[in-house]
Amino acid sequence: MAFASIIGTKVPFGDNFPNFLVPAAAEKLENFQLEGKSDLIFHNDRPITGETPAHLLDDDFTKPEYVFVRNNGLPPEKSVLDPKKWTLEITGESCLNPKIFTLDELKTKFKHYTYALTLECGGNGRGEVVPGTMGTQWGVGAVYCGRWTGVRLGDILKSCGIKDDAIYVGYYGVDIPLNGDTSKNPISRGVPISKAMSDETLVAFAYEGKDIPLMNGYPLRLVCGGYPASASGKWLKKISIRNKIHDGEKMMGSYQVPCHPVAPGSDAKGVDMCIIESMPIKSVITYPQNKIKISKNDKLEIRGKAWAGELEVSKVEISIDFGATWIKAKLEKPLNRLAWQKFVGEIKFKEEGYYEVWARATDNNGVSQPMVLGAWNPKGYLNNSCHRVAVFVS
Ligand SMILES: Nc1nc2c(c(=O)[nH]1)N[C@H]1C(S)=C(S)[C@@H](COP(=O)(O)O)O[C@H]1N2
Ligand SMILES: [Mo]
Repeated sequence: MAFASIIGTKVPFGDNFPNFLVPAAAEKLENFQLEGKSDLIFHNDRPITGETPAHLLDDDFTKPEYVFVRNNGLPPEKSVLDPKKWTLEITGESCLNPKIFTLDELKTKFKHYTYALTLECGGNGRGEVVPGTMGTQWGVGAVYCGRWTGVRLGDILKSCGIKDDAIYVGYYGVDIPLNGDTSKNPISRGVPISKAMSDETLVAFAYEGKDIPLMNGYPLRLVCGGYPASASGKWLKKISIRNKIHDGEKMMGSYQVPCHPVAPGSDAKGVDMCIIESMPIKSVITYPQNKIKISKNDKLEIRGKAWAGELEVSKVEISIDFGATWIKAKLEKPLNRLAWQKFVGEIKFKEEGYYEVWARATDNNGVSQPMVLGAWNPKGYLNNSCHRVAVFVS
C-alpha cells in the first residue's frame, strides 16, 4: 500500500519487495514543471513532491516560489479555493460549541499575529539514510522558514469552548487521495492540545505578506512550527478537538519512530512507536553552493541556517578537515520562538585540493547533530546528520 502510493500505481509483486530497498522508480523527476515553483527539484508528480536546492534557502526568509511542496494526495482544483466562500469548521467530541467561521469572520473576529516559523518534513534527509528506506528520497531541502500571518488557533478554539477532556486536535483539508475517493482524506494529522494552544500556532492566511501559494495551502493553513511539517494542514477546512489522540489518515503508521533505538535495517515489528513531535537539531549550508571552485588564500564566507524544533540553537561550528577541528560560526538569535537562525563563518584555504565544509549545530540542551544518521528507523525519518558541501581550491 505505502509502496503503491510512492509509485502511484499498483505493484503486483509488492509483497516480495525488500522493505529496506528504495524503489528504482523513486528517482528525481527531470521533466516535471509546476507553476510558480520552477526552481524546485521534483521527486514525484503523483503526489507532487519537490524540494528546495540548499543554496535557495540563503534568504533570511524563504521566498514563496522557493517553498518546497509535499503533497500526500491530489491537490484541490483552483476553483475549489475561493476565499469568499471559504469556511473553517471547529468541531469534535471535546468542542463545547461547534462553529463554522467564514474566512472574513476569522480575519475580523480575532487578533492577527505574524511569526517566522520553521517547517521541515519529517522525512527530510531520507535520501541519505543507510540502509535505505521507502518514501521520498529527500535531500536537505524539505525545510523552510517564512513569516506567516494569521490568527491564533488557541483564540479560535477558546471562542468555541474546550472540554476538560480535550487532549489533541486533528485537521482536515480539501485535497483528495490519489485514488480519487472524495470521501477520504490523503492526510489528516494533528497535534497535542498544548501545542494547539501555544501562541505561535497559527491558522494562517498569508505567507511573507502575500496570499499563501496555491500548492502550500491557499487560502488557509494550520501552521505548527517546530513540529514535523505534516502537522501543518494545508487547504484547512476543519479542526476537530479530540478526547483521544487524533486517528485521522497518516496518524497511525506514518510519522512515528521506534521509542527506543532499533538495529539499522530491522523491520521494527512489535516495538513501541512514538509520534514525532519537536524536530531535532539541524542545519543547512546555504552558501557556498556545493562544488564551488575558489583560489588559494581567498576568503570564503560560509552561510547557513540552523533550527532545533521547539528548542533554540545555541552554537554552530564549521569544519574543513572532516571533523578533526571545528571553528565557531557567528550565530544570530531567532526572530521569534520556532524561527530558524542564521549563521555565518569565514574560512581561508592555505593549500590547494579538495575540501568539504561541514556544519554542525547544537541546541540549548547541548545536543548536537550527528555526523551520520543517529537513530535509524524503518521509515527513514529525522535524518539530522550534518550537511556537507564540496570546495575545490586551486
Ligand atoms: N491538506 C494537506 N496538508 C498537508 C499535506 C497534505 O498532503 N495535505 N502534507 C503534509 C506534509 S507531509 C508536509 S511535509 C507539509 C508540506 O508543506 P508544503 O507543501 O507547504 O511545503 O504539509 C503537510 N500538510
Ligand atoms: Mo512531510
